[in-house]
Amino acid sequence: MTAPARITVLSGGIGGARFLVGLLAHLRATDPDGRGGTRTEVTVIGNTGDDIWVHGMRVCPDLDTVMYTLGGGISAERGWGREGETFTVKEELAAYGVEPTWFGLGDKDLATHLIRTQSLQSGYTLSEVTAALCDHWQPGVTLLPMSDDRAETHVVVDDPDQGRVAIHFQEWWIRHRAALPAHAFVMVGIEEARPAPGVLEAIAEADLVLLPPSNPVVSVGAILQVRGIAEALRSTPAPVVGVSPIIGGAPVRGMADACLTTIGVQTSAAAVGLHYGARTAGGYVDAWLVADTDAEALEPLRAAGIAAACAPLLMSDPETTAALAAATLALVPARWP
Ligand code: FO1
Repeated sequence: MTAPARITVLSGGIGGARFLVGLLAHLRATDPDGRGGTRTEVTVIGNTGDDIWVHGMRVCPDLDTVMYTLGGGISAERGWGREGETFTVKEELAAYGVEPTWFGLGDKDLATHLIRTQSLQSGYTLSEVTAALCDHWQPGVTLLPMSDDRAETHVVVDDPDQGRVAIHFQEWWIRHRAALPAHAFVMVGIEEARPAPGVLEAIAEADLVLLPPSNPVVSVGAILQVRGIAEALRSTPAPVVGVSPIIGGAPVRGMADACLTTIGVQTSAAAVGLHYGARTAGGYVDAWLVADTDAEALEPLRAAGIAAACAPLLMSDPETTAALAAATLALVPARWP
């Protein structure tokens, strides 16, 4: 089976970026372009619900994580920010007592935030800025923000002093490690937010759409809240295949379990697949890949009209991640000549 010509991936967080490493490695091995790349065109629709104004700069964590991870600049240890990073400016700001001291502002990362902020303030769109930054990083994919408009995930929590308040997702995620019970997630600005240029087309014209093991609530879930994107996913002629972010009842990394609890979804491979739902029943996926240890998920998924299979899901290195990508593509009914 030759590879699909165009793959679109809805990605957020570190899991999504790591999956993309394996996908590109697999495509370069099985569908090479003779120049070290692949003939398959991969478009990534990146979550921007995590974006935040910090110290006067616009930070786009999920876009930067894809850009750095695929561009070779990511901190392998953290999964976010830059390799070989220092935090001198962060320490100096803290010495001044300037908040947020909890945000990990890296000195190398600062260059990206400064360029993005100046460009936005000059009137460029987030899409234009992202394309310019990617021109430097050469991630090997087309990276599109889900929207050029502000649509930020905020978390409704009970503050001991202030009562029920909404805090930015980053504060909940970083400062509170998602340990503060979240009553709800609200996306500030989502009503006005429109899909960025090319986003709906990337879904409608894909040969395959992939949902990587990103957080189904605040990453993929956020992307699906942007006007028109959920409908585009439900109606694209391309098959939609997802990979469970939950293995053995726990998230592989991050705190997706806290997010799933908030929306009343059980933390299991089956529950997340069923949460997305079968496209034949008005949902978002045609197929769902679960870990070898979650074989009990296969029956309920299939009963719901979702093709399901087991595969090793741990992305411990590019080779195992490429094998995961191969298993994901193998779930797709052979549709290409
Ligand atoms: N994650 C942390 O756990 N601690 C941090 O201090 C932190 C800083 C940070 C700075 C820039 C950036 O692009 C990402 C950063 N992240 C940090 C990760 C980020 O909070 C999450 O990866 C995503 O927002 C969730 O997918």
